[in-house]
Amino acid sequence: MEIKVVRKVLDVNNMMAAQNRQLFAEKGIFVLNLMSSPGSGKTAILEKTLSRILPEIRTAVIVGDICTSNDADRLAKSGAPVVQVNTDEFGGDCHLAAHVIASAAANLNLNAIDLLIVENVGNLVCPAEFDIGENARAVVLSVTEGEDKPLKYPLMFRVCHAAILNKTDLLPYLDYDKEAALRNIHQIHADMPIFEMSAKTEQGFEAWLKWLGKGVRG
Ligand SMILES: Nc1nc2c(ncn2[C@@H]2O[C@H](COP(=O)(O)OP(=O)(O)O)[C@@H](O)[C@H]2O)c(=O)[nH]1
Ligand SMILES: [Mg+2]
Repeated sequence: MEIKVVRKVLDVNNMMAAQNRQLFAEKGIFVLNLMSSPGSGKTAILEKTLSRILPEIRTAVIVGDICTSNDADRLAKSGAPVVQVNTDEFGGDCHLAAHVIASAAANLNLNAIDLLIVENVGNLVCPAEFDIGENARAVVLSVTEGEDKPLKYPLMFRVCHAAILNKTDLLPYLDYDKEAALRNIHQIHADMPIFEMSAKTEQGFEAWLKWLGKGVRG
């Protein structure tokens, strides 16, 4: 019974996601779904990414959190249009669902953007299950989270097209086995590109921006 209900929720979501995908395609917008556990650096990465790609790549951001507009306030400083979604209003969901993205996107001028980045709710589990109509998914894992997380949360690493290993500036201060982390990601998803970078120092950003730019150009 419970499984049927869950399946129905996901079926409805998939239908809405297909509608989103069609709308974004018609508008020529590349949509990236950025996911991670709380605090791994999604907003910090986006702050630095926006400062580098604007105004050449016309970018908008939809940010999901359960509460607060902290991230939208941080990202709006870039000058990009930012829509904050608080899932509190949708029952405190731990992920962004496709219909939520549709409502948020209605607040954006879709004719004036090439790239829409969705910073999903901080969570390594639920967001992996909800298609939002994106073209690509990326997961951020930071070096303070432990090497084993790809093995513990495999679905997220399976469904993503790229991984970012963030906070590499902290490596000298940690007993972190970076090679094991990279190996664990590739054990779940062989060949997935992994960008080792630091949102603090911007080290390693070039490869990430190149991947993103390639997606936007199609
Ligand atoms: N040292 C270091 N700190 C970082 C880096 N990226 C993010 N942080 C810090 O990690 C904390 C959480 O970052 P935030 O962007 O809010 O993560 P989010 O919850 O995934 O959006 C903040 O205090 C950031 O300043 C990084 O590359 N290096
Ligand atoms: Mg954030």
